[in-house]
Formats: sequence, C-alpha cells, structure tokens
Amino acid sequence: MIPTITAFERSPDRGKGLSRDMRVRWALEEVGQPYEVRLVSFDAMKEPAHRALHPFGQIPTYEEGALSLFESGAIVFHIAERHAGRGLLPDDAHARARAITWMFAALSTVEPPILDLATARILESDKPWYEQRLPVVQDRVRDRLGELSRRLGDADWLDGAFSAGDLMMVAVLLRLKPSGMLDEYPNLSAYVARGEARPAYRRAFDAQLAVFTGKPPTGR
Ligand SMILES: N[C@@H](CCC(=O)N[C@@H](CS)C(=O)NCC(=O)O)C(=O)O
Repeated sequence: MIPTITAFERSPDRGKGLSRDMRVRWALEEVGQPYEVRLVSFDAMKEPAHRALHPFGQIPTYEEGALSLFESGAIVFHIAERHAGRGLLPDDAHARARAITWMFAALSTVEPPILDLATARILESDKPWYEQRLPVVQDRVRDRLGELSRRLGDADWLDGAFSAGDLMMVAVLLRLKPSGMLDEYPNLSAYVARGEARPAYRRAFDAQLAVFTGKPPTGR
C-alpha cells in the first residue's frame, strides 16, 4: 500500500526543506517506501475535509489504507516501526528505546526554543519589546545547543548508528540554519551536514524543492 502524505502547495520557506513534511519524506526515503503527496493550500488546510485528518488544520498528515495520522513525530515513528530492520530503529530493545527517547528530545526539548526564535523573528519583529526579548530567546536556544553539543562530542550520531532520533534531531536543528547560530557549535554543524549528505535526505529535499520550482527532481 502506497501511503499519501500532505505538504504545502506553496511552502512559505520557498523549498528550503524546513516544512515538516520534509522529515516524513526523509523517513520514507530512508526505509525505501514510495509515497504520494497531496498538496494543500492554506485555505484547504482549514477546511473540514483536511481537519478530519488533522484536527489542528496543519501539514503533514499520513494516510495508509484505513490508517490516518498527524504529527510529524508520530508519523516518523510509525514509518520506523512499520519498516523495522530498515535502519531507523535498532533491533536491540534498549538501543531502540534510546532512539525513541532522542525523537522525543528533539521534538519536546530542542524544538520549542528554536520555534520560539523563529516566531519572534517572523511575527514579533515590529513589537516595541522585540529587541529586548530577542537575546533572551537566543540564549534559550544556545543553552540547548550547548548541552546537545556536549553530549554529541565527536560522535557521528547521537547513540551509535544513525536512527530516527538523529533524523528528527537534524530536522529540528535545520530550522536554525538561517539564524547562523549552528555555526557557533562546529560539531552540531557537522552533525547536521552529515544528515543532509545522506542520499535519502537529498532525495526528500529534491522532491519538496520540485514542488516549489515546478521542475522535476534532478535524481541526485
Ligand atoms: N507538531 C506538529 C506541527 C505541525 C505544523 O506546525 N505544521 C506547519 C507546517 S511545518 C503548518 O501546517 N502550519 C500552518 C498552520 O499552522 O496553519 C508536527 O510536528 O507535525
């Protein structure tokens, strides 16, 4: 059964791969699962038909036969479990539990301050208190990056081999690229670059870029 995911008809990041369909595409590419994409407009996302799939009127969603899912973390986890042995979750029970822990850490500990920074930059830059608030928000991001950087050290991935935990962490960190803050942590920059260099990532990136440019992926 070929799953169908949803993505922005016109991504606000203009194909930079920062929308959350990217992490789902990447997971599907890692496990070698072909997929279809239904593009939705901002208006369509708020219509009852889409809200039946996603109560909050967002992307991505995932449909596979009678199963429909929302939340990028739940979707990536489902893909990793459904394709056990295809490299996203280790077979060893403890290693697997730790990989899942890193997925949660990416989404619930590292992503919130990064989102806060993006929100401040995009929606609050005209507020009189913006210049005072910005350094506070940046410092919260730096706190998390420093901690993550210390844990990663000189390892390639967070816990042995690449896993869904790394996929999610790299996807979350990528949102910082426009800020330049990742460059303050060379091991984290290199970690993100390693993720971006994976063939599955490149295929996913090209596919989402093709939606924006209207040109077919180059097939790198
Ligand atoms: N926690 C959700 C967040 C989903 C989300 O914020 N999606 C964005 C695109 S990356 C969206 O649909 N934004 C449009 C909107 O909220 O109206 C997830 O990880 O899937």
